[in-house]
Parts: sequence; C-alpha cells; structure tokens
Amino acid sequence: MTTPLRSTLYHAGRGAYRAVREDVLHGLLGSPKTLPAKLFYDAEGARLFEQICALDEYYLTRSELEILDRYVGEIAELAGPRCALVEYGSGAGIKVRLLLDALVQPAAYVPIDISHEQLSRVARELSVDYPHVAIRPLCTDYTRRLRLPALPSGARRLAFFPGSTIGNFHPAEAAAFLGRVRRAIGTDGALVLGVDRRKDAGVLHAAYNDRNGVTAAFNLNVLARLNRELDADFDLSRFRHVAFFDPATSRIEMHLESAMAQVVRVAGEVVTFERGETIWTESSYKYDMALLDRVAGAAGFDVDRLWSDEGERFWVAFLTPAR
Ligand code: AVJ
Repeated sequence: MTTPLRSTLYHAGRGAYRAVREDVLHGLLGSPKTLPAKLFYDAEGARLFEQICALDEYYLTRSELEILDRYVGEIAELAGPRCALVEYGSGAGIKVRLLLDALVQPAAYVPIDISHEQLSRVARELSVDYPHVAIRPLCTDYTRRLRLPALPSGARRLAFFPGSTIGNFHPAEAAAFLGRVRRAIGTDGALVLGVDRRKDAGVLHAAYNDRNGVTAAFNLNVLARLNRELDADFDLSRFRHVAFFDPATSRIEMHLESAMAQVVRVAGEVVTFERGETIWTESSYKYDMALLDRVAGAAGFDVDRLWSDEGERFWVAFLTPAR
C-alpha cells in the first residue's frame, strides 16, 4: 500500500542543497540578518525539537494533545467518513495517530515534511500500524506551491496543520499559505488547525528560554548545520540564544546574537557581524480571536469550531471554506 520514497530521495539531493544555499545567503547578506525557521529541522534539529516538546516550560505540545485527545471524536464527526488526511509538517508522527484512530475509515494519509529522516520513518511505521490507509509521503518544503499525490476519488480532503506552526508565518503570509491549503483541499474540504494563544508574557518567555538550554541548543544547531552542510565556519561559542515576546506584534522573536565583532565564511561568501548584531531565526505569532478571525477570513475560511485546553493556552480550530 505504501509508495516508495522516490520523491523524498530526489528532494534530499542537489536541488535541496542549492535551495538551502540560496535561502541562507539571501538571509545572511541582507539587513537585518535572518535565517528561515524551516532550516532548524535537519536530523539533529528534529531530535532537539522532540526534546523541546517534552520540556516542562514548553506547554504547547501537551496542551494541543490534551485538546486532540478530548475532542477528537467531535473532529471525526465533523470530518465524516473516508477522508484523505493531508498533514502539513508531520514531524514525529504522534498527533496524527489520534486522528487516524478516531476517523471513520480514513482512506489515505499524506504526511508532508522537510525532514527526510523523520518522514521515511513515520511513513514506514504508519503503513505497518494502519494497513488499510494509503500512506503517500511527500518530502518537500510545504511553504512552496506543491502538488498533492493522487488521492482516492471522492474522498473529502482533511488538512491537518498542528503544532502552531502557523505561528511561524507573518499574518499576511499565514493568510496566503492558508489560502493555498484551501485551494488544495477544494470546496468541500476542511482544515484542522492548531494555534498557540496569546497569554501572559512570562509563560511565553519561559517556553522559549527553558532552564536546560534545549531551546538554545535548537537555535544554535542551525549554525552547526551550516558548518556541516554549507562549509561555513561559525564558532558557536561566539553566539548567544535570545528569545523574547514583543506585545506590539504579538510574537516571540528568536535570535542568535553575536557576542563580538567577527567575520564568518559561509558557502564561499564573507559575512561580517558587529558585536550585539543578531540573526533573526524565528518568529512565533501568538493568536487571539481577532487575529484568528482575520487570518482565516483573509484565506477564505470560516472558523466552524474552536476547542481549547483546560489551561486555555492553545486552540484547535475546525475551518471550512467560506460560503
Ligand atoms: C514549530 C512553530 C511550533 O514556535 O513554538 C519551539 C518551534 N521554536 N521552540 C514554536 C519552536 C522554539 C515552534 N513551532
């Protein structure tokens, strides 16, 4: 029932190297310096992110799992039988099991992820555990335009975008991305979306500045990755993890701050840093109702249902194309 991971191998090859090089040089030679958050997820970064999800301070994963666990029956009822489930950013493949267990006769599952190692493992494991579901993995950067694999005809397309990954997009980009999701699932499709709620700045700060330094290691790993893959010579001890909540934009910003004036070589180019200058590595927008309505509406979605956890930290939303 599974397809070979041919597309996966292609995307992990030369094309990917060139795409990474282009993204990195564009970001590091611009001002302010930036790196795209998707670069975090090489094999080591994916491993560190799984550790983050288990941290005391990082409530997001637990809150979302609490909601899914409690309301997955309602989600399955809204979704209806024989869905083709499409997950944007399947990661370790944990959350989707709750959905696959609750949905009535799910027809297909398309995990999409940028981490080749994780994707092939997840596809293998799920095809064993769900032999009646057609598993069709897609290794790609889903922020780009993508073509879904052939799906059982007549199956309702149910998109799944958990983890508050939507928070990595600026609201205008989030709306554009969700608009593409809406077109991919068609007029009778639906989207199950996980979003982190705006809350007390201290709680947010702790979630991105854990006392064990796992988030710092996750952030710094992006430089180690450039050393490994792009022949860069970053000295990680000369950069510092910085993360803070900015109430004006309602986002956490993550940066890597240069501890001194320094010069770094990256893929044959020279990148100079002033002391205190940062590389902006991630934004993580925190949603209130107004922002969710605005982004969903701009993408052509209605928010049909909204579930929260006991601590009211996180939302899972059921969205359908606006009529
Ligand atoms: C992948 C967007 C959910 O913003 O919380 C965790 C990634 N970065 N710690 C987030 C992340 C730092 C994460 N998301």
